[in-house]
Amino acid sequence: MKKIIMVLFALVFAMSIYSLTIVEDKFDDNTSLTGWKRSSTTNTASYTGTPKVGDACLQLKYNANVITYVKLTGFKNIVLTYKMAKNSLETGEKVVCEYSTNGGSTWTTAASLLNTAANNTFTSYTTNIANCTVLQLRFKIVGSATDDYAYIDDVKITGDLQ
Ligand SMILES: [Ca+2]
Ligand SMILES: [Ca+2]
Repeated sequence: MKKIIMVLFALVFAMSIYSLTIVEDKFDDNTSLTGWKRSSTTNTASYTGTPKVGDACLQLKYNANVITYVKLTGFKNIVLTYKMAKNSLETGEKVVCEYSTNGGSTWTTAASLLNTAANNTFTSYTTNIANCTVLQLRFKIVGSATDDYAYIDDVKITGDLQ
């Protein structure tokens, strides 16, 4: 019995060191949005209303975006997870997560949340990212008015050591 418990502990330890959290932002303790390059200070904000997960989320308005850069040298099996919600979007308007692994030369759409989705309701997404040296990650709203809203929360990148 003791041996089995030892083996179980070893397994749990091995699994826990395999997938590492490289970066995570729940926006709860980041009210100044440190680490995010903002297209506009008036149309990007820490938001404590509805919806949010935990204490706060990131709110984007109108046509704003935020970008972060993450160094991924030495990692493989890179997985990006995040949540997106919207409010007051009309036909053709959307919330988009996109990324670049080549310094911004080309961008890949990871996910789009369309106007037809329910308002103020988070959808969870998972995106596999190819091995790269630096990941540029961008969240944007394609809206047409300052009362068009996107909400982002629980952004996390995990990976294994190469
Ligand atoms: Ca949060
Ligand atoms: Ca609207």
